[in-house]
Amino acid sequence: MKITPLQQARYQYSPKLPGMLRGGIAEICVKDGAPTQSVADQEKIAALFPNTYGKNEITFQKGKNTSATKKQVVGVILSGGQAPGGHNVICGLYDALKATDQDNVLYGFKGGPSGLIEDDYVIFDDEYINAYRNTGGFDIIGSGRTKLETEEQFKIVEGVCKKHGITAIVIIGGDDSNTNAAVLAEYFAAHNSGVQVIGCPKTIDGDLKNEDIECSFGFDTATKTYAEIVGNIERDANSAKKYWHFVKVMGRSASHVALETALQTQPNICLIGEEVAEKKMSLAEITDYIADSVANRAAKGWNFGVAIIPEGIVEFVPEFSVLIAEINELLAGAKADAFNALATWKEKYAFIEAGLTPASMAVFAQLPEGIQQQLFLERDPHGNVQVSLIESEKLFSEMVKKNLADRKAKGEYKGKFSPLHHFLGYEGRCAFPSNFDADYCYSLGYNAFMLIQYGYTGYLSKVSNLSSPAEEWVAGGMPITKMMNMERRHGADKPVIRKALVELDGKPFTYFAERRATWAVETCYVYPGAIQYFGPTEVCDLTTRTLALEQGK
Ligand code: FBP
Repeated sequence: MKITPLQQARYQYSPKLPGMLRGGIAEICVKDGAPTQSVADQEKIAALFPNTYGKNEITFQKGKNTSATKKQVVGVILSGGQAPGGHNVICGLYDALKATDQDNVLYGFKGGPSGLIEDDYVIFDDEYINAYRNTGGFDIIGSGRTKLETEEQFKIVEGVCKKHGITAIVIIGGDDSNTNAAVLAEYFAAHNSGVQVIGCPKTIDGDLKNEDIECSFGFDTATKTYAEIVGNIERDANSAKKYWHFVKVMGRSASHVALETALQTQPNICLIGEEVAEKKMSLAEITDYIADSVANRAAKGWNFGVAIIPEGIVEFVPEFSVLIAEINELLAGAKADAFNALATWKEKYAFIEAGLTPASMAVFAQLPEGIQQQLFLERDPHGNVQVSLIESEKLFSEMVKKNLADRKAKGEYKGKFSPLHHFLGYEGRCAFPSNFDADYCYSLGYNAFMLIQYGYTGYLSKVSNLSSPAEEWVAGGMPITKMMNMERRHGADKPVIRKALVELDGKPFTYFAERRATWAVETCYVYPGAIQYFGPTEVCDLTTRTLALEQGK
């Protein structure tokens, strides 16, 4: 692999630890906090986690290290979608483990949770680790989306741990993976396996956060990368003055990425899925809202603009969700064969018209033909519509185009509308981590080892006070069960970490909502530029606007 000058320079970067973790392993001790309770459904969660429920929150502080001397053999996995900084979690974990005892061993299981089941691993050494310091990506060991959740899998993992003498597993993942980490920790505790489990909060989507976890890692770098690109697009739009750009950004279940990108760039439009659901907005209402901005700007002579669309938007539109459910039903089982046997789209359309309720048919009829066909052609192995593949940026731009044509016919609009489309997702997931993510991730990993060393299990590595300088960050651990509630998943009640959606009464959304009417008509673009790794701290150590607003900064 060719090493670029930037990568070479990033190898030399020393990630900043919270003050309490600085100064050497010998000087880190535990401050016990209060016992915890789950955020809801306490009795049910306590009953499901008899061995790991209700434990104390802890923080680390400076003082004599009192942890037991024991050889540690730790296994680590990366789980789910890539997020910048994952390599540094492993580097921090490795450094703390080796600083404690050179004989300690770190296994990296390859390809996500499946690596643990298939016993596919590498053993890290300095040379291996040094090639990945402060770099983006998950290619150090790869990742995967296999879920580690059944008793049968747990038994296999127990066997793998026994074989290698593994004393602890670190799971770096999102809300689902950390939910499973808690279940695995309980399984090991119940079976006296002597294996601890620690989680680390990862996802660019930003939806693993709560009163304990201020943000998941990767969100900072990914949103800065998207904001750089959106800012560049805005500047191009404002220079050429001839295109409307529809930019879809990742984030399937929550709109934090879209909101943060908008806070950094002040586009004309940014849809927030949670608001669409709360207000039960229809496709027509959303279209009208965007078309108003296009028309109002056109009246000022500005036939250009930028609209940000969150990836998961259509799933938040109530009438669209009903339509999807009806289509899934319409094509269930053998009915799909009858549909597929029809030769022309016209015949298929008639089949659809006969099968949908009038209300859903009215929604379907509004959609551009390309999207209509996509709903029927691209389905998952269970025959269900693949909502994530719907090109919502094109859906809305085409609906806006039709809406504007109607306005033009009535003499209400005289502008030109030339839309362009972009999808920003994979571009941000493996970027070189910002200084914030490099520091945060390294701290999460380092801290995860301290939790292992002090014997904790079923805990999430927690680093907080993140909008302050790293010196003032607070490191510790929180029982994962504290973040859990019962939710209905696949027809059964399950204990899960609650997914964090955009709060409509939260400060980031409120800030946006108070300004967006102006942004929709005026040109208030902000151009954040590329992430800076070297230079003044006010340029290089910026946190996200979301974090700053949430913490009153
Ligand atoms: P995680 O929740 O696993 O962190 O992944 C989030 C995400 O980046 C979403 O924003 C996106 O919808 C999805 O992954 C894409 O997944 P894939 O890499 O499987 O295409």
